[in-house]
Amino acid sequence: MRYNFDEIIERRNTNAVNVEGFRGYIFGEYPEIDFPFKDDEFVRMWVADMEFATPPEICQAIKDRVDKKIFGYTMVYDSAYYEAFREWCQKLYDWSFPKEELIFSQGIIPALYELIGDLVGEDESVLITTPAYGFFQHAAKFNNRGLVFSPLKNEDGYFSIDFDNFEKKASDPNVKLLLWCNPHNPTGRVWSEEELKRLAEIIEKNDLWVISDEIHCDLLRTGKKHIPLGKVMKDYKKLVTCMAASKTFNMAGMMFSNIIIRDEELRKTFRRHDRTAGNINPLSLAANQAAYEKGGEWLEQLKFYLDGNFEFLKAFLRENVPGAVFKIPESTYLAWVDFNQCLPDVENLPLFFAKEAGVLLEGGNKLFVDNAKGFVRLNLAMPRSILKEGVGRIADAIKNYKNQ
Ligand code: LCS
Repeated sequence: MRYNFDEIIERRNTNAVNVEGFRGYIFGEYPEIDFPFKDDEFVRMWVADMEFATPPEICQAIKDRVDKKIFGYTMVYDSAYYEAFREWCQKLYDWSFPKEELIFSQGIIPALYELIGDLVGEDESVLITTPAYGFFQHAAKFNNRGLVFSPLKNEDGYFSIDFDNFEKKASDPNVKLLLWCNPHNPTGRVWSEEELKRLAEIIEKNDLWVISDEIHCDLLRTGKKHIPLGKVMKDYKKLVTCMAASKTFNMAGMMFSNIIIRDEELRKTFRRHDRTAGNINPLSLAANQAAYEKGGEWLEQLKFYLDGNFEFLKAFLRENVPGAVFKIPESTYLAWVDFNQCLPDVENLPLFFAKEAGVLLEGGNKLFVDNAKGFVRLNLAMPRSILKEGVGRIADAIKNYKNQ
């Protein structure tokens, strides 16, 4: 079957954060701000969900579950979901894990909020690399825990770990937990085996807990391979792996994610603190199982389409936005673009592009914690026709600014 990624889907009147929620998230400090565009005139390249339809196989599984007519309290008792997810991990990553390690959460973010509180003491800190997904910082702040940054190195738009700096930060006696992102949001790096082995040595040497957030791991450029940290650190007990079908198949609103906890004591604590008491949404369960059982072909076609969107962006920027620094990322549908040379004096890039281009995007240190000045993140998971309109407007806004 060929899936249609060019279809433009109406999202108004679905309470979509992507459509309705930008004022609060991107422009939180002044949500009442007026723009020279109506809300539905914006090209939306911000929050990490996609403009593509969730695969029909998943929609069908939800409908089939609806046909069973009762949606009472639901927990996972059989092993069908585990088998589907385990096989997916085995096939894609040559990695798996025992059933008892798998715990469900309504999201990876809620799990991070919980785990940081469980693992890090009141005077202790969490280590992250920067730039970082904003909720990594929010999760530490929510728990009133310290946060230590290790900035990634940037060589001409390609990011890597600054191991000297990282090792220094990891050996800070206050640091108890590394919150690791693989593949990395926002840079799209897929960490190599060599990098992960070196990282693993530092984690072990400092006896750190590590949460490896691998939510973006299915969304690779064609030919790239993801290596779960759990595969490199085969026997390390202080490791938690987070994965989900939510990003891969555009169903973050179903609120279902996999938290794989090796340490038995931590599993007990996590369960004891679980405010949902282990209940899950029956429609989400059906959707997620179908994703892992039936989503493989759709994902291959999605990857091909995204590869094309990234090639388009690269060529477009080269021709139309001199000074923009951009490398096609190894994963994710997010482009991390350096506009420092194009717009050196613009403090608030999301505000600039919303006002001057009618494009909603994220960028800078406010949204990506640190080491993000002058960068914007463009979400490319959309029909190419909308992408062309969006980047065309971005290029025009930069030209107009320079000609002022
Ligand atoms: N972890 C990472 C690294 C993410 O990028 C996201 C979503 C999540 C966790 C969220 O997990 P959930 O709670 O939905 O299971 N990233 C988003 C982003 O960059 N913008 O919007 C969402």
